Amino acid sequence: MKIYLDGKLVDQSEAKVSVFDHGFLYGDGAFEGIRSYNNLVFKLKEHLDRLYETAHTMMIDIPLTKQQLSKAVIDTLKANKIKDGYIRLIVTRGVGDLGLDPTKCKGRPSVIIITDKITLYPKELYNKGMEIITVPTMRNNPEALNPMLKSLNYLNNIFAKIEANNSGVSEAIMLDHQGYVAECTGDNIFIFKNKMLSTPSQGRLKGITRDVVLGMAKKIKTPTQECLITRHEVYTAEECFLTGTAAEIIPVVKVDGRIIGTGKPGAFTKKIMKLFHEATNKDGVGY
Ligand code: PXG
Repeated sequence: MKIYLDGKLVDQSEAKVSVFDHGFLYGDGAFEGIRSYNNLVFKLKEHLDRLYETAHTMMIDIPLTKQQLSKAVIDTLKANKIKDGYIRLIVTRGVGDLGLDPTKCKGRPSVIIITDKITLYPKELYNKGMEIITVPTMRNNPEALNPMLKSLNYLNNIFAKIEANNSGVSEAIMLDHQGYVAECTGDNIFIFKNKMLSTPSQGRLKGITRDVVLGMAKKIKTPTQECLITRHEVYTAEECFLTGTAAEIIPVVKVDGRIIGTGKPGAFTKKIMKLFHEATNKDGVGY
């Protein structure tokens, strides 16, 4: 497997970063998880826009234009002959010293692109729906570390994932700093009730898959809202599902021991899943 590392495609065994890189020392960097389907990179522009926005707030100057980075992604996929894949884009602040101070990172930020085959949740979960729980670890307060940033600092979500693992479930709802439902450790959450599709308005990442789903719902004339959502509203929804680049769209049928709707993936969820798969197979940047 070839890895893109600061302008070069190198063998996996040679793709190494310095132990003084602030991405490694402090999680001081940004990333994106992107997918390609059928030789098409899905929503590449949207992922690049989000990466540059995260970097902008972190005051990391990505040493490539969006166009150059887009080409580097395509070149890496081609070099590895990946048709359906997962793309991990990483930007770190670069090499500094053993102190937090980012001004000590004198060199340029590192840009790394890893492409790989995809691992999914078991197919059965998509057919039957998954069980999730709410965990005690709340999502970061936006004024501490804004969940809108896709930074390399994922410890908040890793704690929640540990709590999910300890309870024997694959995903977990994290509440925001005010106790409202925010999102899951690596996915956004939606509920559907009385023909209305709702998703949290605050305390969560602005997921690309989330935005695709909101757009698809509008297209099929389903009203949508971004609002504050309580756990009670999740428990009493007719349908619930999660969205994310890795998970795609996955139905949720049980939350904190409460059965959601009929306990089976609902008709609206199935419709959105179908539309999503149609879109991923024909939309995207070709290579
Ligand atoms: N919330 C969080 C906290 C995420 O990290 C999403 C929502 C969904 O966003 P997108 O833009 O993907 O629809 C994410 C995405 C991984 C991995 O390797 C994680 C994500 C995406 C891809 C891979 O764990 N998180």
